[in-house]
Amino acid sequence: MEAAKGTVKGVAIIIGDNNIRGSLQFLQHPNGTTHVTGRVTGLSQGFHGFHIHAFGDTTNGCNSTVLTSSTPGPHFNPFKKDHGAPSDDKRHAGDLGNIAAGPDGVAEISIRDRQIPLTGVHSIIGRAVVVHADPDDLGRGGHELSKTTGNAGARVACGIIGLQSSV
Ligand SMILES: *[C@@H]1O[C@H](CO)[C@@H](O)[C@H](O)[C@H]1NC(C)=O
Ligand SMILES: *[C@@H]1O[C@H](CO)[C@@H](O)[C@H](O)[C@H]1NC(C)=O
Ligand SMILES: [Cu+2]
Ligand SMILES: [Zn+2]
Repeated sequence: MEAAKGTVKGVAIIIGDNNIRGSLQFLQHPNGTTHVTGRVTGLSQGFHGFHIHAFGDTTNGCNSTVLTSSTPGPHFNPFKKDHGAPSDDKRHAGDLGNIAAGPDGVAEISIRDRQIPLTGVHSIIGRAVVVHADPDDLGRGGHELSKTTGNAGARVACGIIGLQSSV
């Protein structure tokens, strides 16, 4: 089946600590909305920060998706804003909030967002999807890291977003 005209597809395979594994599909509709679907397994029960980081570099594992291991961030942030919730006007483009894992450690993901295109100058292709150890406080936690990373803790799993054939 041929993809509808104007749709673009991406894929990311998530690999992380303690056998965390996942597979994500990205579908950009012609209207500019990208739909992220998939599942991540092997997580601790609860909420985990879920972001697009600027760098698709896993030279030293998921820590390389940030500038240095001592500098938190950066989330993909082409508009130079503070960290926030996906529904906020003030947010990094890469701020996708949290994913929720059940008692079985599985998080089912279905996120629609208009700031993560697969084409154009602000494309997320070649960047990293990162799953964090802790919940993202969505910029509201009052912690010194709330406005940069949501204080979501360690980067426990990640994957690079690649273009996928549409046939
Ligand atoms: C974009 O198109 C998709 C698929 O048809 C639809 O689910 C979504 O609601 C649309 N979004 C907007 C903002 O129009
Ligand atoms: C990544 O950074 C964390 C500290 O945030 C550290 O505990 C961990 O060992 C680092 N992992 C690697 C593979 O360097
Ligand atoms: Cu992150
Ligand atoms: Zn952010």
